[in-house]
Amino acid sequence: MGNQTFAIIKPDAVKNKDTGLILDRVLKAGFHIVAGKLLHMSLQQAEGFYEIHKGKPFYDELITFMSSGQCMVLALEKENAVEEWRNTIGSTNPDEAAEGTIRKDFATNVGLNAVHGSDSDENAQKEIAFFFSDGELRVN
Ligand code: 3AN
Repeated sequence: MGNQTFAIIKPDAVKNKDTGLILDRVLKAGFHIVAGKLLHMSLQQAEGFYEIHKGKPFYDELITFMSSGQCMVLALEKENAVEEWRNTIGSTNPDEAAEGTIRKDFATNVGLNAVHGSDSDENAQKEIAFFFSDGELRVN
């Protein structure tokens, strides 16, 4: 059980000016923000990040959306971080997300779903390394 996960506040949430409210949820849920930055992904970066979904029916829509505007990428720390963050954000489809979860409160639909969360410790480390250099991850 790892203590780090990777999160994105996606372009829909940034455009809707929900970045501050979502960061508040992150902190109130007990996560330490190890590193974070606002960026605008290129189409190539979005393709690289979501390579695992290549070939799925929603892939083109996904990479177009993720490169459509600014997002905030975050490396988060908490005990059992991957599972804890996925519980905090709720189901992929906001219609199925539990009350009080970030997707329930901020997502538009299954594609424009406000936030990302890693699905395993292995992917969390890969995703953190995709966006952050070692220097950016030094805690002290
Ligand atoms: P999660 O982000 O909950 O781990 P994944 O990994 O299955 O969900 O999907 C990655 C992203 O692809 C989702 N966050 C969502 O933006 C998009 N996505 C997933 N399923 C669909 C779908 N059926 N239609 C449109 N977009 C989807």
